Amino acid sequence: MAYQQPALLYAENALEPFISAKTLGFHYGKHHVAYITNYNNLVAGTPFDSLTLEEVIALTATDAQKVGIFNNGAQAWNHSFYWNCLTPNGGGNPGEELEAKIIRDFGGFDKFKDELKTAAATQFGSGWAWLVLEGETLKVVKTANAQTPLTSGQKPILTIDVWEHAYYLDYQNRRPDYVATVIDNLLNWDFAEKNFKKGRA
Ligand code: MN3
Repeated sequence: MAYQQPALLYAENALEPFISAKTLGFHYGKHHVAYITNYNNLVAGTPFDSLTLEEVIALTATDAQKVGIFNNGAQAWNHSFYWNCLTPNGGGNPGEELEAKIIRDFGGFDKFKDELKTAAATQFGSGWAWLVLEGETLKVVKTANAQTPLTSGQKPILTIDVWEHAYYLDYQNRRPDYVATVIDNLLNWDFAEKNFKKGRA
């Protein structure tokens, strides 16, 4: 089944001034679309065509012959997840239950934010910084290129795209400024809370 790009839940200019309509137009409208188009072309007419995107990601993650399918499929998934991690008037604090768990697992909400910033800043080259649930524990992890915590048995709660295309038009080389701005102004804690509750179920 061809994977269809989910609709953005906000207008392309809704994240301004923090992420410009120009960045979102290229990122959602060109980069993400290209991953999905490549993925659909690669799986068309193969046995993967009848599987869900998540199933194909799991099956191709360790298969060197299928690296093109994995890279494009995982990037399709990661981006669809990332759009939901952002929201106009986001940032602030999580809901009570998730915030209590963050404080328990990281030693404080500010400590969690620092860990996420550090992971995002120190991911060498392209990749992603994540809040994940691993077993019963919340963790911050980073992944390179198209890699996704889905293949490590971790449940994604939130992510920040740190590929240059996510911020270069707005922040140039200042990745830490982009990350701090997203954390403070755009993170969608309602979405995170849903992922947390689903992950614990
Ligand atoms: Mn991207």
